[in-house]
Amino acid sequence: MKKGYWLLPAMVVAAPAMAQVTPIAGGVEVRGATAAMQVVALTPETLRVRIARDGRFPEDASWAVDSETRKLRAAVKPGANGFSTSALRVVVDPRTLALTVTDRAGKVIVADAAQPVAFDGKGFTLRKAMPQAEHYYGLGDKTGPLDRRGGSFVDWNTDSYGFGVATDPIYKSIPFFVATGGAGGSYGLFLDNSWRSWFDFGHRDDDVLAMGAPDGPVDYYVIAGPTTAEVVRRYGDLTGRSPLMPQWALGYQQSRYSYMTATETRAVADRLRQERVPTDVIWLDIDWQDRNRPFTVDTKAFPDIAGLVRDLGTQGIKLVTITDLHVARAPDQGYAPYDSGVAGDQFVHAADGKTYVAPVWPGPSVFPDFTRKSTRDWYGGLFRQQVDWGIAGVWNDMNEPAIFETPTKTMPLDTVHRIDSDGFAPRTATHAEVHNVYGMQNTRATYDGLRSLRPNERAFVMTRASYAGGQKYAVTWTGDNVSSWDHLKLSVQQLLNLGLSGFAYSAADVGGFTGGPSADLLTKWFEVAAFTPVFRDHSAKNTPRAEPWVDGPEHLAIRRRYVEERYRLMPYLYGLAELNARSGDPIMRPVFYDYPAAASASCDQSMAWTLGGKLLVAGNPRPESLQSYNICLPAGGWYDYWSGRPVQGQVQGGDGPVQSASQATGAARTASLTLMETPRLDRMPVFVRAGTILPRQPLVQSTTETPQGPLELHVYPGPDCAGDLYFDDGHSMGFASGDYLRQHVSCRVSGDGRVTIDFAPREGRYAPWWTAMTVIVHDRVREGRATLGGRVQAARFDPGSGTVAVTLPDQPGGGRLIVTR
Ligand code: NBV
Repeated sequence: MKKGYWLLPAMVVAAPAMAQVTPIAGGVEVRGATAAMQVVALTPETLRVRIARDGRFPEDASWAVDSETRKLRAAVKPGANGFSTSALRVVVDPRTLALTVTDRAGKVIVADAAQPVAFDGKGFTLRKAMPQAEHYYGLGDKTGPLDRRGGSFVDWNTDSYGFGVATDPIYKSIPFFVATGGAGGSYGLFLDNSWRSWFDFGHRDDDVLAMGAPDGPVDYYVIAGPTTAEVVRRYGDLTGRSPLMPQWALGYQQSRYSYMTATETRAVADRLRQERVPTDVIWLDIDWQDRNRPFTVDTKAFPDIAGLVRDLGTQGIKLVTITDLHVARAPDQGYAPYDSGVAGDQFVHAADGKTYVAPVWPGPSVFPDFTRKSTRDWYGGLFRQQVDWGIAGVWNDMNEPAIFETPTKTMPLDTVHRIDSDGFAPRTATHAEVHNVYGMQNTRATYDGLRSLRPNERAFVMTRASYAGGQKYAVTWTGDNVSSWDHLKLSVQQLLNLGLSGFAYSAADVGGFTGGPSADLLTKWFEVAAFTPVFRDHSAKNTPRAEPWVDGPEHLAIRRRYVEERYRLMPYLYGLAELNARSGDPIMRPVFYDYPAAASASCDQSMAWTLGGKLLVAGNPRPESLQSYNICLPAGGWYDYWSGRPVQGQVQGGDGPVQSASQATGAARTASLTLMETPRLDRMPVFVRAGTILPRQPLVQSTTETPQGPLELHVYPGPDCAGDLYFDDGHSMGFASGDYLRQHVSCRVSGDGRVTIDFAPREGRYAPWWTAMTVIVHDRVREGRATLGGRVQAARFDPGSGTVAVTLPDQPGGGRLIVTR
């Protein structure tokens, strides 16, 4: 057994003498002379493991998993030293506390390594075996490669201005990872500990996955798959899913630190409209406030916020404003957030019992005690005026929390918070315990405030810091990134890992926050961001401007084209958002999420991802390089999104190039394809899965504009051909009481090339904007004959794209369209 250098020899290994494994509800307990361990199954696939170093379990409370979920118990059958569920077998070695989880066939899902549990004072280390074939993802937006294998990471929310591609820790702490490639399939592990936890994926010992924390509960969840998708969905069941965001959150968003005046903001809006760059939101950064004081307005620069909101509204543009968590310490100045906060004793205390005061943007500031429900309720109410002005959403920045003029960049660890919610016994806690959940509780206060101030509207909050489960309250972005090609690539990996960590809505500052992008970099960044969940162009003060037009008409034309494409795809994107709210499936996914075999593809897929599994974006792994690169497309057939034509390429393991995805048979259709891509500045390769029905809409300048013309349904013939339509009003909570529309559409291809498209009857009562649909069938060679319920329809063949288009009346009650070849 290898020994560590410093702490390990001193550690006490938990090996309870004469321990026994006894059944308890939903699992087992192991109790020895000192330590005790409980393993219970919340569901057949999700286990909770708690270990008590001195035999006494800490309070059963959590910031991430609600009490109802923690109370769940699956049916279990006791077995030797463990138990089984309908999906798993669990065995605990009573001597070492080593835990082994296998599937019912005995394949190991996760097993402990030697010295599985060790204590060092209040700290602990857990060690799991790390099979050679396994790869690790998640942990939120940490830097480094997509795969965490070989890396080590610390969870400590940190303001990281201009972070590097390997800086750790940065803003968020999401102590959850997904392991893939092991014998028993994918599993997830969530260490529910808010302290400064850490993960080592074979960095210290290449066959040991170690994790721990300096204090706090040993409380973790093992989530079995076997697929990655099942793990991620179950993590959503455990910690909650993002609510359905307003549709405008998926539109193009223009930001800058800062648009300094209402006049400048209006000019930006006018220019966006004049240049016809579709846009939904403009963001106001801290300079909209009076002396950087949250919940105030600089009335010289922004004399009439309500008027600004109204005028931008007529242009279809919304306003999102920043509100940092700190409150200016401004006594006797009529500054209500401070006065009411003091009156209610809402601020965090220093170790000496006085209100903790420290410098941030407004100068000396005080900090709401967000771990108390009463403080969150008070804080949420402060947004009333912004809501009355019609501000669409709130941006919570600096909530690590960031503090100036201190090397730690945050509060002293002995700062005193009061905890009063989420099943915790009311008590005080040090900042060391609360730090990593502080930002999350800030967003919770904001989100709940907006929801109760505008109960029939969805609430949009964006945050920089968060913890596991924070996806319930806010979307996120990756903070102060850099204008570099490496950061463009890093952003894709950050957003993918965020998606696997529950944060389906995520953004990286397009163009980079610090430095200023070259024209080519900004253009490429637009092309990438157009296919990511949240698309926001943002840049720092004193950096070159980064609005889409800044590099002249040629660059603008490319950038505009990608923004436009995103708006055309809005029905698909919005459907993915709604799916995420129900299932937890990320919007943006690594290719292996839907196509597990892709994990072993020969191409560098570090810049490849899918939007909802059906659109595959194959970015250049060296994004600034003009050298050609290979694209691997998983088996099953693909179309080129831009030309609309089936992809032909080199078949891996097949017997020759595929002629047409829908015609290809046998080995050819089931084989994967490799394509050679020669990079071009104006091109982002995108592919559509054969067997997709992709909804698109006519171009609009914002999501508030009603598209003119029919809804488009692109049919890409292939196996399991289907698609779903989901619509609602895009902003209210009406969908929750039936005001939505859902329709399943499927298609079948017969041997003679005939395509049969079936519209299932519609669900929900929402009346859509369209009265007609244009069905565009791809991979066609002639007009053929189109019939709807037996009646002949006009069909238009376009030889350029190889498509046949048929416009039909809307099909709310269902219907069948047949297009012959
Ligand atoms: O509020 C100003 C900035 C903001 O633009 C940025 O996006 C945040 O990450 N903020 C940080 C404060 C300090 C920036 C140097």
